[in-house]
Amino acid sequence: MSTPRGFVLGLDLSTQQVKAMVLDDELVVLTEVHVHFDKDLPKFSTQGGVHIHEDKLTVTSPVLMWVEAIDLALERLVQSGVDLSQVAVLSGSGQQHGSVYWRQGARKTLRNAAASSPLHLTLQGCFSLDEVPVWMDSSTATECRQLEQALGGAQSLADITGSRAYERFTGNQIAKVYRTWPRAYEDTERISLVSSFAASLFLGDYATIDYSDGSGMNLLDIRKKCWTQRCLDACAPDLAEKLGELVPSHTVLGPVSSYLVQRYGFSPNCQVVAFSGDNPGSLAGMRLQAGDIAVSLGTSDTVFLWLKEPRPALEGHVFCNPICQEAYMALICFKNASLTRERVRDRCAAGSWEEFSRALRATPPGNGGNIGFYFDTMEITPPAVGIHRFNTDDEKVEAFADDVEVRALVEGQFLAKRVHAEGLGYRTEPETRILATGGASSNKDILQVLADVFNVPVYTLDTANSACLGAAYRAKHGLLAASGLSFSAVVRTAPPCQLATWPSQDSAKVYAAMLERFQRLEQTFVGPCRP
Ligand code: XUL
Repeated sequence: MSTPRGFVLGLDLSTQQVKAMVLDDELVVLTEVHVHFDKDLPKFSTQGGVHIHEDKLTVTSPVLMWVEAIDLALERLVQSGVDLSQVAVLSGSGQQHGSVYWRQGARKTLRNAAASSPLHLTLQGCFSLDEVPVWMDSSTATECRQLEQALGGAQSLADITGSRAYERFTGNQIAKVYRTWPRAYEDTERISLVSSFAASLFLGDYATIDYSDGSGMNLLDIRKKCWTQRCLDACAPDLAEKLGELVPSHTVLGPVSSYLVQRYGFSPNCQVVAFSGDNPGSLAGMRLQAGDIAVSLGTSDTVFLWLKEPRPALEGHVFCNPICQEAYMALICFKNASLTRERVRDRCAAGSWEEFSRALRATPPGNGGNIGFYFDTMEITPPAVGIHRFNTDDEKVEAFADDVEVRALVEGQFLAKRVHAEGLGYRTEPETRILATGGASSNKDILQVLADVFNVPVYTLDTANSACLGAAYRAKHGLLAASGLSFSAVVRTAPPCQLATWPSQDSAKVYAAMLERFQRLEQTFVGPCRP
């Protein structure tokens, strides 16, 4: 089989920066550049890449800042000495849920963009909103309620679109734009996600939304892979037309624009593969496989699941899988994560991770029947707050001994991940691996508890760049998918993850019994879900 060869370009348009990486044909990183919105483009006066409005709920970014940042990233790639004419294919990841509103006539301007002038000048009059909503926006509670009502309730909406209504999800954002600025909405010929918007800049034409990022809109039927007319109608008029078609995430959209060829020396044969969301991008960057689960342990903890069958619930999100068309992925966020681990470390382990680890080693799996739930702030999964400790007779207690407290926290956090992952359809399979990432994944004793609670081996990998790498991997997959190659076959040359630990003997039995108790105890203090 002849394989198209050449460099691969991956881009990540995140909240705070644009990152671009060029990889060689074996998927080894050759060069990496960043453009930080606040630092490199101070004229837009963003903080963390966004503007937080007076109501504290509305959060936007200037769309022209993104255009300028992408140009700057490409300039920096050229300055780094990389020969962009060698790039055979490119793709990207974008922060999920944000939306861009192209004004009537913008397509023509985009198609005809001349290389003599930077794109942000050419596109100046092309957007019906200069400031666009991003994923941090939570100003659409009214629209969420309306959408859930129109679809017959939160679970019915989740059954179709993979998630109940969330403020940041794009359908609700579009509904707010229509309600607040009907003229601007009417004057819009195309609505892009951040991902398909960035792809449009590379393509020199409107890029289609891919199934995976499209799943973060509360509009797409994740099984049928098409827009749900009832959802579109509940959000705004003529929406199908403004959103355009949907495509599988590995779709080759076409060659790069003549703007890119002339301004940066790209080959006219360089292909653009559909861009997707940053979380789908990370799943690709981590090279998750069927049965795997990825656990990112950071400021917030995030769990990614590879699902064969979608089982949407009132918590978490189910998206179409970006690297396997028949599969799905789930995303679950836990807000009380490393800050809570640090608080308990400071109080019960003299502020030392070594002491924290010693406490874990000094206490047995199952913690002698003691179970704790630690929510310093209102948790997302489950919606609950406060510290809840139970002894072996399921009686509420006020305190644990220091070592018991440390284990109760770590076990509680991992039991919650397993319980809520199972709620979304996760089942341990013989080949299941946990891929652990984030700050706390460097602590072997924490990882041992993770392996024991799930009863599967834990691997680690460096994923600071997972969304960007994932974009590059997906790009190459897009180029080769037509010849029948699977994603995992395409990325086999990329650096592998490292085995960190195996589950210890007998822990499976201990935690199987504990899971059932954990779930029951959680129900005793969880408040009702959002109205
Ligand atoms: C996912 C979400 C965030 C953004 C961050 O639902 O809102 O993870 O994608 O860029």
